Amino acid sequence: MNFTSLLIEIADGVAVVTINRPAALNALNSDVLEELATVFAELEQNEDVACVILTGSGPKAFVAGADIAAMQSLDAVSAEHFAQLGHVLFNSIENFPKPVIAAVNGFALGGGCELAMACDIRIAAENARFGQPEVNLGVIPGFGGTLRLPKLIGKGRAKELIFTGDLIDAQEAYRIGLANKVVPAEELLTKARSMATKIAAKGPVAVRFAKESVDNGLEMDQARAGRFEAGLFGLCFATSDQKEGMQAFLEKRPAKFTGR
Ligand code: CO8
Repeated sequence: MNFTSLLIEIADGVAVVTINRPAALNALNSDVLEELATVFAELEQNEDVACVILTGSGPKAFVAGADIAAMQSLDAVSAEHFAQLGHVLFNSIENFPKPVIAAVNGFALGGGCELAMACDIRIAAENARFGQPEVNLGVIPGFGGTLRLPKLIGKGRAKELIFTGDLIDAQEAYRIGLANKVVPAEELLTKARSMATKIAAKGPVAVRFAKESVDNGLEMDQARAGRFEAGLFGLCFATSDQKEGMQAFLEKRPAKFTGR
C-alpha cells in the first residue's frame, strides 16, 4: 500500500494508520480523505488485521481540522460535496467491522475531533487538545460534529463547545467522556498498541458483533435493541470461535480464535 499522505504499519494483528502532513498539522484535504477511504477498504479485507489505530504524524497534532486553505475558495456545491466525502468516510470508519482506536497525539480540532469521534475509542496524550472551532471561521462542523459530539458528551456540553469554539485539554476531555483515557505523550502509541493487541486476541466475530450491537442499539428503542442483541448473541453460536472459546474455558487453556 503506497500513499502520499498516510503511513501504514501492520504487526501482530494491528494496523497503525498515521496521517502524515505534519507541516499542515495533518489537516484533512480531499487527498487525505480519499487515501483514508482506500486504506480502510483494504484493511477491511486484510485478514491479518483485527484492530486499527489511527494517529497523526509529529508531536503537535492528531489532525488540526479540515484543510482551511483548501476550503477557503469552495462554493456552496463543492463545500457540500467535500462535507459529504467526509461523512461517507467517517460513517465507514464508525461502521468498520473491526475496532478503530484514535491515538490523539495533540490537536484534534474541527474535522480532527470529528474523525476521532468516528473511532470506537479515543486515547489522549497529555498534550492533546480537542475542540470544534468552526464558528471562528464562520462555518459549522461539517463532518458529523453536531451529531456525534452530543451523543458522546451530552447536548448541553456539545452545544457549549460548538458555540464557543473553546478548546479543552486531555483531562477535561476525559472528565466529560470524550477521551477514554489520558496517557503520557511518549507512551501514547505503546498504550494504544497494547489495547489493540488485547482486542486483537479476542474472538474477532464476537468483537464485530459487539460493535454492531452497541452502535445499532443506540439508534433503536429498547425492545428492538434487545432483539437485535439477542439475534447477534444467537449468531455467535454458529461460529467456531464460540465453540473454541467455551471449550478452552472448560479445559482451562487459552482460546485460539480463528475468526470463523
Ligand atoms: N488547515 C490548514 N492548515 C492548517 C490547519 C488547518 N486546519 N491548521 C494548521 N494549519 C497549518 C498552519 O496554517 C501553519 O502552516 P504554515 O506553517 O504554512 O503557516 C501550520 O499548520 C502550523 O500551524 P500554526 O503555525 O498555526 O501552529 P500554532 O501552534 O501556532 O497553532 C493551532 C496551532 C491552534 C492548531 C492553529 O494552527 C489553528 O488554529 N489551526 C486551525 C484549527 C481549526 O480552525 N480547525 C478547524 C478547521 S474547519 C473544519 O475542520 C471543518 C470540518 C468540516 C468541513 C466540512 C467541509 C466543508
